[in-house]
Amino acid sequence: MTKKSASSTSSLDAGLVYLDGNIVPIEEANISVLTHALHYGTSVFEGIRAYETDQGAAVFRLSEHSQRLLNSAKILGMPVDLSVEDINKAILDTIRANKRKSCYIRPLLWYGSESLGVFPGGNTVHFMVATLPWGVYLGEEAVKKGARLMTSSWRRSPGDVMPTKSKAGGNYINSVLANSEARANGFDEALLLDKEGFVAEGSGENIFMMRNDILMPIAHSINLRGITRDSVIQIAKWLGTEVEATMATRDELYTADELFMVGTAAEVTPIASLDRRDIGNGVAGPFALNMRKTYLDITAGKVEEFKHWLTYVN
Ligand code: PPE
Repeated sequence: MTKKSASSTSSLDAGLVYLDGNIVPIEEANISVLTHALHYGTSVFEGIRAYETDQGAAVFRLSEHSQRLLNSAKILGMPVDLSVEDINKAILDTIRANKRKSCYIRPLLWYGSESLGVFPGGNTVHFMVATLPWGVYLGEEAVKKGARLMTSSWRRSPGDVMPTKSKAGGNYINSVLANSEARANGFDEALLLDKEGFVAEGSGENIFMMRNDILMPIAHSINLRGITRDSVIQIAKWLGTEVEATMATRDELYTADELFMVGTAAEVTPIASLDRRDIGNGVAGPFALNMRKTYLDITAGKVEEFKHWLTYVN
């Protein structure tokens, strides 16, 4: 028997969270152990960041994330009675309630606890938003020196096995397995291939390759439509870089001039090696480092051209 109840053991500094229309202390935001989503992974989520700017906290590409949350639910056939504006408001209210200067934002929609069995139809859909202090995803070291990746023995699910375009909780078992395998083997992150051996994405990031000064976003129809990926492509074009999306096999990645990965949590993280082969000189590459700096300047509201990507909290 454990002495503490499961709900009192969280060490995450969530403060106040939004739950079904109310903002309450995290300790009071408790749900049933018979929650459908806990048993079958029937939830959809987003990962969003708010950054500190000289006009207070600002959320990066808020409406795009809220829209993707609704799209994820639609793919599952989950009925959601919320608009993009409703979701935006809940997120902004939660940041304000916690007086966050910057944070990682985790909205979640999930099936509740009225009925068990795989058919989810009898369950109410719930909505929560948590804001968390969350620094550099893969650690400062990985950013400075470049992350060390391994090709996972777990393959990305085909689109007719799992709905890979939906950020559904259940999908992330694949990411958990791949990332855990990589860490157990001393690597920072996993690279996942599809069943045919084409590069898909990281456990929670999209991949970019630099070759002969051309930026090559790795393309695959089973990948999540990454908002950071789209941002990086737009920034690169603005910087005057030629961009050419491509599918790739793992051996093409080995001989790239540079590799890096992008995502809301990972931001822009250079890759130093893949499967113990140095990428380029085996250090964080200059394009990736410059892109990381530009991306962080943009998220901090320092670049006029991209200020429309920010929603100021106050
Ligand atoms: N692919 C996957 C599978 C993925 O989960 C993410 C985000 C991305 C690509 C990048 O998408 P975007 O954030 O829109 O650029 N991964 C989220 C979850 C990370 C986690 O550990 O949880 C994130 O970065 O918030």
